[in-house]
Amino acid sequence: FTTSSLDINNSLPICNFSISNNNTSIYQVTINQTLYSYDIIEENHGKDLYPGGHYIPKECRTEQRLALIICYRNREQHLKMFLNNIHPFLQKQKLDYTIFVVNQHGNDPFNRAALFNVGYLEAMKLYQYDCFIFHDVDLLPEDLRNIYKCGDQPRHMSVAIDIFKYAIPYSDIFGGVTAFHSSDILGINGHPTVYWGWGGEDDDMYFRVVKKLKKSIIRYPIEIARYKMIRTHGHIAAELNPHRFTILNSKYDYNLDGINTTYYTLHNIVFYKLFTLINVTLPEES
Ligand code: BGN
Repeated sequence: FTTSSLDINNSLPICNFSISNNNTSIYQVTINQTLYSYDIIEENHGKDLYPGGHYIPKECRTEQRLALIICYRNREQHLKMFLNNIHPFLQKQKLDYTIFVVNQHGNDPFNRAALFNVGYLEAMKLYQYDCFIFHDVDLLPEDLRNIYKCGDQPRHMSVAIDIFKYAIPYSDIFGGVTAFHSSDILGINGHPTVYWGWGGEDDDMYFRVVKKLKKSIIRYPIEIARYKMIRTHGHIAAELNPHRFTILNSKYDYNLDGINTTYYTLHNIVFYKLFTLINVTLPEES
């Protein structure tokens, strides 16, 4: 991995991105019907990337290094659309970032939260990241004032999503995209690993923040934290997890499940131009 601009040149000014005018802050996402090839995305947005989808601003130095963790299985068109949109978005924000795609191999129910733990553990072996943003692959930010940085409270990023008519479905919702300073992740033992299939794992994270970390979550204003959800190209909805209510309400001890119980078989890590792929099998649902 490359040394960050922070280490190379301390005489550069600190990267500072701000837009006050909301006419210029609108980020036009492209959900393209013509299927992208990785070559075209690389040509358009990959010129300044280091291997593994790592970008460092040239003109300034950054105070944080961001690991953007994507949970993933079998949604290549979504991933291409995501990459095509997120790289220019983050580069405009002058961030030092790396995109990690954590792929769940096999046919067990999807375990979104466990994949996020894998992303955290494997990313931290490569570099001591300051900031983690856990991201669904089908959400595309629509406003540049939605800054992908971490503060001293966990942030719910995907506040207003087009499919929910840009309104917040319920006040404690913590799904979609979340941002954590690294120091907060170990404090809550990361994400739960016991949610197989759709739903509940994000609500569990909300409770971890409130009950274990004893912090409240924060959000950017609803007119800023706007996202489009990709709902094209043969999207297959994940199976619902029938146990999600039971687990969520069981008031189990967060020390007994999370980062410290995240088991996986690591098949390979591939440093592509546009992202770092972490390919794993999770143990079978228990
Ligand atoms: C909620 C889901 C979340 C999901 C949001 C938005 C559950 C647990 C029920 C106790 N929570 O209902 O996981 O992100 O909807 O779709 O299913």
